[in-house]
Amino acid sequence: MSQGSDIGLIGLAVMGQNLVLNIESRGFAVSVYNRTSATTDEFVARHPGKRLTGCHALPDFVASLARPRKLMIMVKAGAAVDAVIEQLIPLLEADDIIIDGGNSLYTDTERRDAWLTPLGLRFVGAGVSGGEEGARKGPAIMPGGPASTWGVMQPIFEAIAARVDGQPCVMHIGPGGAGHYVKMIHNGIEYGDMQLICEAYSLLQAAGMDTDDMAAVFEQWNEGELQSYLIQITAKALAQRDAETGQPVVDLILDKAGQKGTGQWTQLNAAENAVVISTINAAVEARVLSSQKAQRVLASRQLQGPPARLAVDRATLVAQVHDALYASKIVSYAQGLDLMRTMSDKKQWALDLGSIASIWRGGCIIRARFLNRITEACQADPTLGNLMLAPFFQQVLNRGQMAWRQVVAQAVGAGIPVPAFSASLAYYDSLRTERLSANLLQAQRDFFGAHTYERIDRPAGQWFHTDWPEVID
Ligand code: NBP
Repeated sequence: MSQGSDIGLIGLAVMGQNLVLNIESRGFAVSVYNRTSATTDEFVARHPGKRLTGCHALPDFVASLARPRKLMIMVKAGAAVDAVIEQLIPLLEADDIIIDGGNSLYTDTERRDAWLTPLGLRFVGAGVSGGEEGARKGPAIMPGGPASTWGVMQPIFEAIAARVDGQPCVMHIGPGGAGHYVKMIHNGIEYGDMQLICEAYSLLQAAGMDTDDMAAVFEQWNEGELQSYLIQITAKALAQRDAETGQPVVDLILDKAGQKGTGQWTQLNAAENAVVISTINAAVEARVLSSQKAQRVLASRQLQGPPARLAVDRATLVAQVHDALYASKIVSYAQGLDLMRTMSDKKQWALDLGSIASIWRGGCIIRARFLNRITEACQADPTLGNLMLAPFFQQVLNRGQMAWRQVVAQAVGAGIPVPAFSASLAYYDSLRTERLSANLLQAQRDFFGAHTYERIDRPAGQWFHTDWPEVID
């Protein structure tokens, strides 16, 4: 008698269908269910000869699975996940595992974990990155949840994940919502990377380079330290011509950026935990401002600035922008790691940051050569406070910082917005400034609110107040 399918998947939209095909191609039998049954029937019919069991009802779907049952939910994040879980609960038995592979907010994952654990069920919030293609050919997978689920899920996850240097891009991230949390940070970092690339593009464009020139620059950068999926697709996007007009496609695309919210989730989490992620913040805000097109069009006619042109030697600019992009990227990752470390301590997740960087090397959107360097830095010094202080990154930053300044200065001089480059540089300069201007800030706080201050000539922890002069308005 058949033991049943190795795993079941609920939600046959883009991600679900591609994940099922990936799982099945690795030798696993998969049961599938979709709320709209016609989708299930069409999907199964389109893939004859594969070990797929299409189900129209959840009881049949659950009955078709081998024990302990493994059920992966790939439906729209939010209320749909709760709706599916509610329907599953009466059908499941102790130790069955529900895996939410969607882009759920990690606090929702923690709530669901607290809901399901007392019922004897095991819940895994698994971040899956790589979009449609990743789901089909090998995503990066970031599963959280109880450690007992890892042994059960490992064979399937490792078989379907992307591989780099023979290593699967998946690991048990940590308990509770840790998996979805790390996926959220991945997406925040992705926002930063994308914005930095767009700022580089705007500077090259201001120097008079056309899309073909720029495609060549990004292709060349993709051969070096900046090698990454996002640089690679940028080169290809810039080179793409519109079939109808023959013009570069990017020149025809409206400059209003969309977003689905994971960048804002990262911002909120950083704010709640008092961690600076200024590069990611700049990236999210740049998308928001871009979406206010009508207001920008109005302002472009009323607020003055210099012509947004850079009359500079192009080869020099390309080299400087390269260094500015690399340095800013290091800052962005340093900030993302700082946030993960803070949350790991707070939640006692014991996140292994070096290994997380390592599983991001393949399958996901931020995959890049330089992640190896982060892994090496974290392994060399597990107590490393800030990634920028690791010897390798120190050397890159020290080498590139003058070019970075020149890029930001030229952009400011020409009125070209570079919010992520400049926010990253300000973070770099703030971090390396031994005495900031916060002494004056403390004086102001003590002046209007008697908030007291510490003195440089007294031991730390002693608090002082000055009787400031009265202000007469
Ligand atoms: P969508 O996010 O578009 O969701 C569509 C699926 O959800 C369909 O199967 C739909 O069933 C099902 N669904 C909905 Br909507 N409400 C439901 C409910 N109340 N009960 C049961 N099923 C319900 O699919 P997707 O783009 O494949 O993404 C799936 C997840 O993966 C999301 O969390 C997404 O954020 C995440 N993700 C997506 C990508 C990507 O590139 N698309 C990348 C990484 C992660 P129906 O057919 O009956 O309407």
